[in-house]
Amino acid sequence: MAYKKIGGIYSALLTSFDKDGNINEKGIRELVRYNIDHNKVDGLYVGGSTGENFLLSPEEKEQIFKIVKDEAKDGCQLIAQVGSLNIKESVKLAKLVTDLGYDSLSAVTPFYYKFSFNEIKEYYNTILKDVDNQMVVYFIPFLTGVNISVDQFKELFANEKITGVKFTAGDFYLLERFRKAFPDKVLFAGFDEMMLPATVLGVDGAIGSTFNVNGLRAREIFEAAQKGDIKKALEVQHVTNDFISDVLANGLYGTLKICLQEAGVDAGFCRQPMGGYSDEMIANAKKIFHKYF
Ligand code: MN9
Repeated sequence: MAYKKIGGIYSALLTSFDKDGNINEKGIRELVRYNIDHNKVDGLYVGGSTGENFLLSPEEKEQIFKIVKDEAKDGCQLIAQVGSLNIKESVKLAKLVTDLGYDSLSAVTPFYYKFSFNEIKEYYNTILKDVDNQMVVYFIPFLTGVNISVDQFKELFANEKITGVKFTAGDFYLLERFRKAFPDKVLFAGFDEMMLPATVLGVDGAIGSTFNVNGLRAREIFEAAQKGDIKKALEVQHVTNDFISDVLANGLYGTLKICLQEAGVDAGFCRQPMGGYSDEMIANAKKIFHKYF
């Protein structure tokens, strides 16, 4: 089974909601366009943490996957995160996005309950059983509490449809061990603020929330580091991390959305339990945007 080669700079796509937390289709289309036309991303990671995916109903997830594909067409690679504690939903979404033409699936490791590794492995096998598509494991231990060792990744890769990992962790020893053990697997860096060291260790791409706003600098870091121009890459990473630390201090997804509104994109609001925007938060976000862009 040969699947499309994926990699490069991916925005973890935000979801635009209206003030009442309803999906804003026009806003989602504008987010897709801005990422393709302005940020020049290689791909979009749809339905991840950044998309507030775990706050959505299955029908809403389906709606977003359709809107994004309809807007992006073949303008960039598309990965759909279909992981959920409701495995029936994951199986159904995996089929849907494969039929829509998504280049890859991804699924977060099942969280909340303390699942055994065997249960986690069977979760991936079940999602993939009746679908002809590749899978990027979404590894994000700081939110899920799930760690996976190199030996366990090897067991997951016994399923040939599992072709890669989105590695959202700061454990560079594990990242290096992973790279050495699986040179042919697709490895995406998941922490934007640690993109330079991850690139030096040989990732094939990066998937980030902040790239929705800062995608051009992300590419500069990635390309400079790949060429071995570490001085240049570090310069850009420094500016990028000043931006990211300002964004994190003001509320991650909301600040990114307000920044995008300043750029003319209808990025809307977050959905509860994510908070609304205070006047102070809006003022800070606007300041952040004009400081860095
Ligand atoms: O997809 C993102 N993770 C989360 C990866 O949002 C949980 C990252 O892009 C971070 O948002 C970013 C800021 O810490 O690195």
